[in-house]
Amino acid sequence: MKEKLEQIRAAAVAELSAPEADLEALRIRFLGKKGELTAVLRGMGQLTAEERPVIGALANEVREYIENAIAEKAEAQKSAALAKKLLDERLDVTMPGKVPEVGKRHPLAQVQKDMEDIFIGMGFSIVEGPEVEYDYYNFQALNIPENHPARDTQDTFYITENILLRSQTSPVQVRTMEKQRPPIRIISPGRVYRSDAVDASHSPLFHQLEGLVVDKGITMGDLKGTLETFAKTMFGEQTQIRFRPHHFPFTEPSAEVDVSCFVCGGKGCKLCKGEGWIEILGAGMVHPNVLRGCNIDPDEYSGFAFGMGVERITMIKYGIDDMRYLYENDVRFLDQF
Ligand code: 2U9
Repeated sequence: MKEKLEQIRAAAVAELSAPEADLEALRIRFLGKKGELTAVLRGMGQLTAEERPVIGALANEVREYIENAIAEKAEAQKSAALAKKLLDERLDVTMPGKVPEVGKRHPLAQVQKDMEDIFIGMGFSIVEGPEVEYDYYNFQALNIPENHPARDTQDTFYITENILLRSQTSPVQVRTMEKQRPPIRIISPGRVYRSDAVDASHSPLFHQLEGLVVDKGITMGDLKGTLETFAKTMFGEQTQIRFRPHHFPFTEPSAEVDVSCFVCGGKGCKLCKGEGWIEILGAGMVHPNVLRGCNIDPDEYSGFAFGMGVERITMIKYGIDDMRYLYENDVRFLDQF
């Protein structure tokens, strides 16, 4: 019987040495009511009075031994499971994180907003209007009657004989003057259309920002001061402006306006093509015919107007030499701004 007990102990040790040993099954097999140890104890009746306490003590010792061995094994299995879980779920906090890509405004939208902010700072309001316009608002009201040569340089896309895609944002100012009495101080940014083939400096769709001020006693001095403030804020405090006489049907007198080159300061460089000056916009005093057409008496009121291309200002500001980059939406290009 002694040997039998030692066999049971050895069998239990062997079974428990397997890492994945099923401890509950082993407990039932060795220590359970129908287990191997209980079977031995049941047979103790056949022992002599001397043998009984010896075997009883050994049986208890083997029981305790196996119980302890199972408990130890349970601890070992628990910590092995924890170690595996920690390894499986490990987090390397030193690993570089994923930086989420943050979008930004398109350079044209950014420059248009910068331009708007400058004029808002001078008290202008933003007004928008339709891109599909009547011939009247796009041409006739701006002193460009049928067959006027300016219709050639501003040729656009016609929906019908009288309805077209606006070639300038000026119709917005005309509509405003029809609705609102002076003082008027507005800018009109937006898309305009021309029947031009695409090249490095032309596109059938581009963006303009025009301005209009109408009040009593408005002079060309007000125009110069406004545009000088714009130029200095946009291109730097050292920037100077220059007016060159020009002709527009809707303004009289009219001028083209240059800024001193902010790259070379006027000495001549690649950006200003050796000129020292860069043309940025057109401007003038609102033609009396235009005021009259909107029921504003030119003897009582005067006004100035100006217009510029958002693409042109963007290209000058960032040294972009081909307008097509602005429409291709190549992220490698857009990311630079
Ligand atoms: C009203 C009266 C007058 C707007 C003006 C210009 C001069 C001008 C060009 C700049 C570059 C068009 O985008 S461009 O090709 N514009 O030179 N625009 S004065 O004059 C107006 C507008 C509205 C009622």
